[in-house]
Amino acid sequence: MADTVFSNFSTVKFEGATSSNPLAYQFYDADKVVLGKPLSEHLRFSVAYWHSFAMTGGDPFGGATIHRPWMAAGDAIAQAKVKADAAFELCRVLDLPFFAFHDADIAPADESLGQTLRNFHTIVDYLDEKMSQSKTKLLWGTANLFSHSRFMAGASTNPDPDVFSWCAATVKHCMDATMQLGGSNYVLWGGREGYETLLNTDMKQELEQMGRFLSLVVEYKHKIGFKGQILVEPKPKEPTAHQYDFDTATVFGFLKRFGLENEVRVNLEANHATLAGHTFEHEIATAGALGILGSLDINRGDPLLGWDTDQFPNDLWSLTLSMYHVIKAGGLGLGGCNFDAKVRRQSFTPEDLVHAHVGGVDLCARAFLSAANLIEEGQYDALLTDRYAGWKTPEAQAMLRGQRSLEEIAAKAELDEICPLPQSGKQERIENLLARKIYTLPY
Ligand code: XUL
Ligand code: CO
Repeated sequence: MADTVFSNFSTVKFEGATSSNPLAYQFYDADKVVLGKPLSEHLRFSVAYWHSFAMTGGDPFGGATIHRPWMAAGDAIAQAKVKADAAFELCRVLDLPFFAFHDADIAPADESLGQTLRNFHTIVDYLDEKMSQSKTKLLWGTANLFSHSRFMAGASTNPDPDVFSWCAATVKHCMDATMQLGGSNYVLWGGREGYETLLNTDMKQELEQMGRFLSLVVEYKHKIGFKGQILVEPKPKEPTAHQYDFDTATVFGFLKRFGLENEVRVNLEANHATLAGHTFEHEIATAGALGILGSLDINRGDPLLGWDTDQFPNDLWSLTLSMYHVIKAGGLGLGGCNFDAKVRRQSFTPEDLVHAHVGGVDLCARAFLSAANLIEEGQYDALLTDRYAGWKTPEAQAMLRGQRSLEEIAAKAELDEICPLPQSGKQERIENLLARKIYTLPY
């Protein structure tokens, strides 16, 4: 294989918490067995093609600052191949098992649907070949149904049925490619599925279109025998002012309405959670409670900027609680931790990309180890169990299971002359317990 910008980097190794090597893992010991399996199988890290290989550092006020060699390597197909070589090299350097992509990240688009699809399959075949020569696997595939101007009024929710059909064709081919490459999941983030102004929007019509589209995707998954998960990625706003997939709870209601709650799960992103006025752990706990946790997009926002800055994570507190709720939900299964995160526009060197991922991987690993330790040690769970212990009594269980009517509950409450006493929520005690666990090294 030709040299890439990452060829000179040796593979990042685990060196332990005392290592001062900036390009070593302090906490991500991939083979370390925790809660019955290796850390690598719990976390299933993935490199995002779009942020690491397609993003050029532009922001609303300035253009490209990041110029990778593959952006000027011959014609568009040649460029896509050099980019793929670099992508597989970065996965080799980081020693991470997965990658994720949109159709538009890997192959050049064309104004014609047919040529766009031909380009796409050419590069999918190239990725297939590369995957057969490396350890790198596909966490998920997806379609970019938001960048091109044809999607400006929506993708599946567009007033023009031809745009719906364009999206159907694109998603069909992206699902075929995801299956061809052995992907674990297929993701749908509805970047343009929402509206900017209600003045020109028939919301009832648009929601019906979106429900039909997702039903078609699920039907097709079964038709081709794709064994991966179908995931919807919630986000409350940006690019549209009102995104239909606002948050986990909204997505669940939508799935119920179209009878898809046992077919589709969520891909949760930290920066999307905070844009929705939630924490990442809130979204994960909600998905866990509803039985629809699928996968994670790891990143963070900047509260001082307030938009989807997609930075690499640095909040150990939130990430540890997030991992706690992942474990409580039964783990990520076919999902994983995908770095939907980008380096800042001044960080234009290939080395910056390596540092960014090393930090993100280590923070997630550390958070997971602390969360696992918290669970194994049991004090925190004991406090929670104790708080709800009253519900374990036969009478309370009968109430919860629907074996008591409102009148029966009322009659018994009056007869017993119940008088519930205030109980401490123990918030500070719990915060101290967690602080000790989170900010002490997880050996
Ligand atoms: C956008 C976002 C997307 C999805 C995939 O905010 O998160 O990159 O993850 O389309
Ligand atoms: Co995302």
